[in-house]
Amino acid sequence: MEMSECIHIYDNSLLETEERHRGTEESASNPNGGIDELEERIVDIYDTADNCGVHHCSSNPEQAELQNTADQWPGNIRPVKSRSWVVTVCVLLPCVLLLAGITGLVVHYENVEASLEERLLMCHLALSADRDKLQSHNKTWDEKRKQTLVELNHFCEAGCKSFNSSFYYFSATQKSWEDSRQDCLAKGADLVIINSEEEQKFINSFNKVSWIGLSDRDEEGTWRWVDGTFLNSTKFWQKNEPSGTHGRNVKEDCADAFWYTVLDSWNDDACTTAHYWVCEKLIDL
Ligand SMILES: [Ca+2]
Ligand SMILES: [Ca+2]
Ligand SMILES: [Ca+2]
Repeated sequence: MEMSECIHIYDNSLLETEERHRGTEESASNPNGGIDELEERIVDIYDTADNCGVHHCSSNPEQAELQNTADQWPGNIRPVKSRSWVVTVCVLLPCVLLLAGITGLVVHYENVEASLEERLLMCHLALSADRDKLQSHNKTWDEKRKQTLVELNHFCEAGCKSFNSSFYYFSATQKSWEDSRQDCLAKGADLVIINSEEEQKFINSFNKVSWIGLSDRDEEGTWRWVDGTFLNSTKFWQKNEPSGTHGRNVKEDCADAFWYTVLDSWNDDACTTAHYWVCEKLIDL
């Protein structure tokens, strides 16, 4: 409530009291009661005036409280500028922090992108190198396959049989062990090396006394295959073989499948003796 409204209320109350006082004097029916009522109204009017004077009259309690609080600042100086500065900081600080966060994220993702590009380039280079190696390997393998086919075609000119990963030539004539081996070498192969019982059975199925690629020509009693490996088993020797000599005191340094009707068919014989032979062409692809 404004001060003018308070003054208006004061005036109205005073006029109303004076009218009542005049009415009371005219009636003179209760002089003491009229004076008391006048005094009571005057006190109320002054109380109202005091309230409106000391405190700001307002119909809004929050506004009045704010005004009273503001009146309590020393020298009635209100902190308008300080409050504006706080509001400014409160508004700008989150914006600054948000901008700093966005800038950090941008820098971070730029670094991540650069790292990914570098790794992608390294992967591309590695894949290119692997591709070159694979192409080179394929070229080498293709050339080796073609060469093997050429060699196999040459080996099988006079006929051959395949068994597992090898091809075999069974001779139609008889020669010494050395001449038999030279024939195998000329075919791009060598005398057969028996690596398993299955292969032993396969050689026996030729049903002829035939040279195999085993001898002790370099050192008596030390049997080696034509590829230089040592015989590390006594399997497949016939009983009492290898005998080393026969009746005419001739050395027996070359092995053949003599008793081919049984599994243990091996015998040592004089290398100059003419026998059939078996060549083996190993295919390694
Ligand atoms: Ca073999
Ligand atoms: Ca011998
Ligand atoms: Ca013998």
